[in-house]
Amino acid sequence: MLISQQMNDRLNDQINFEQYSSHTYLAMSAAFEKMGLKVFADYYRKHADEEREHAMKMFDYVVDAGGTVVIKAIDEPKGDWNSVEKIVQQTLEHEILVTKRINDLVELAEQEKDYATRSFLQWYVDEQVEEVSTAEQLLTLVKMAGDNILYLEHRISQMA
Ligand code: OFO
Repeated sequence: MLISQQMNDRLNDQINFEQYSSHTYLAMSAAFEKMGLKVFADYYRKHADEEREHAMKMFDYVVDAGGTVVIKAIDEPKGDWNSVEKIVQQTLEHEILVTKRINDLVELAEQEKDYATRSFLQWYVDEQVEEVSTAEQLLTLVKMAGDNILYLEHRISQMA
C-alpha cells in the first residue's frame, strides 16, 4: 500500500464528506425547486453531481494506492431552506470548511512525506479556489438583488 493507514482513514472521511456535500447541494436544489427558482435548482443539482464526482475521484485514488475504501452513512443535510440568501451563505461557509479539510489533508501528506497523495490533492486545492470564489460571487449577487431574485436567474445560468 502506497499510503499510510492514517491517510487511508482520512481519505475515507473525505470521500464521505464529498458525498455529504453532494447531499447538501441536492437538499438546496430541492429547496429552490420549492421556491420556483428553476435555474438556481438546476445549478445546485449540477453542483451536487460534481461533488459526487469529487468523491469518486478520491475513491479511485484510494483503490489505486492499494488502500481500502470504506463507505459510511451520510449525515442528513441541515439548513434554513426558506431563504435564498441563507442557502448561498451556507454554500460559502461549506466551501470554506471543505477548503480547510483539504488543506489539513495536504498538511498530513507533507508530514508523512507522502508525495503521491500530496500531488493528487493539488487538484482539490485548485478546485477549492474556484468553488469559494464562485460562492462569494453568488452571495454578492444575491445580496445586491434583494427582492429581485428572479432577475438573477439569467446570470446564474451564465455562471453554470
Ligand atoms: Fe468538493 O468541492 Fe465543493 O465542496
